[in-house]
Amino acid sequence: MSDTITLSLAEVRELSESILMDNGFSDDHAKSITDVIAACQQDDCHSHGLFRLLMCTQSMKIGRISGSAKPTIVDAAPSVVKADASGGISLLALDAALPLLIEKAKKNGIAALAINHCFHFSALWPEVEKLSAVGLAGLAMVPSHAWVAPAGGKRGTLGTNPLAFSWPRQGTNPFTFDFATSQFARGEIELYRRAGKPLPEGVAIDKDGNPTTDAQAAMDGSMLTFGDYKGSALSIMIELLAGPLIDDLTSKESMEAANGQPEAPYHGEIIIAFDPNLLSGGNVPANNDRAERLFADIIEQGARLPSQRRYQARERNLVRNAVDIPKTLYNDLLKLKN
Ligand code: NDP
Ligand code: PYC
Repeated sequence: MSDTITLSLAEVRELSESILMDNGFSDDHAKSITDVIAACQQDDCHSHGLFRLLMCTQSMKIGRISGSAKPTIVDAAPSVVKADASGGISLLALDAALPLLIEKAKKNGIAALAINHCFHFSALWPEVEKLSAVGLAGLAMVPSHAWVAPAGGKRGTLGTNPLAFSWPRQGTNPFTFDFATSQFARGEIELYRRAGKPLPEGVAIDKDGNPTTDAQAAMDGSMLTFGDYKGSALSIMIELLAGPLIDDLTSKESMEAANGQPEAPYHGEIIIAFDPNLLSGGNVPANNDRAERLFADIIEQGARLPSQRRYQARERNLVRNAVDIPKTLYNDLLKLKN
């Protein structure tokens, strides 16, 4: 018997929106959260698809998150937009602030959006792809909770701190990458734990600082950064740019604010948009050709571009108008409905 269940793409949306609204999210929050959850599920990004509804509803039960927060958007400077999520999930604030970020980037060549006071649970690629969809290059980063030991350290100080980038391409999907600066995203470790599978070596240490492949011991101990001191330095940069730079919390401060409760991290986010037209002096077509030569040289060697797996999954799932999720997850999700 199969241990997965098949849902149509419409059923994914319906399930997500109804669970969010049953658990205290207003319809506008439920819609903006569902946009991202459904996009992740459609692209087989399981760690940040429907699975993340468990984190959203759990956080709501703890009581600090606002399900009806109205974001406020401030035109702070010619190239700076500030969005205050007012204690809600980040995504509605992002949706509200994006048009002004795009306008400023196209006018000034570069613009930054700082989202403050948000609970954050989501993948970043849908955010940077909103910029590449309108011809801009985009970079986004966030801290999370202090689950990750710095290179050479033994206790959680850094977040899983994802970094995402998207570059627009003519007539094809953008060049996008989006990864945690830890070896594994926390969500991925949670999926290993739920499936009772051992982690690969080198992903985490237990609470005594010894290497472990046990997902629960990893969650009780510390995760490791990717690429040793290089990933560690990138992760510290993300702490700074999406924390003190924008007057918001680091991963350690976010964890302290949660006070031991299993809620989504609470902090800020920075998104930077670059306009190829202004930055290249209007020489976009020739420079796009040069970027395409770079991609072709990579692909011709048999290497793959990041997001290729995701785009292939999207194509497959759109054709069948369906996705597969574990039955155990589906049953846990049904328990969240009124
Ligand atoms: P993955 O390791 O699954 O993938 C990282 C990136 O590398 C993807 O763009 C992926 O493309 C690409 N990639 C993977 N394998 C190859 C390869 N062989 N050659 C070229 N490119 C490759 O991501 P993570 O597990 O680190 O992160 C998963 C998600 O978790 C991200 O979306 C991230 O935003 C989210 N996250 C969110 C956090 C938060 O606080 N909100 C915290 C941490 C993570 P492809 O998808 O096509 O495989
Ligand atoms: O998977 O590391 C993660 C994560 C943290 C917050 C949301 N996702």
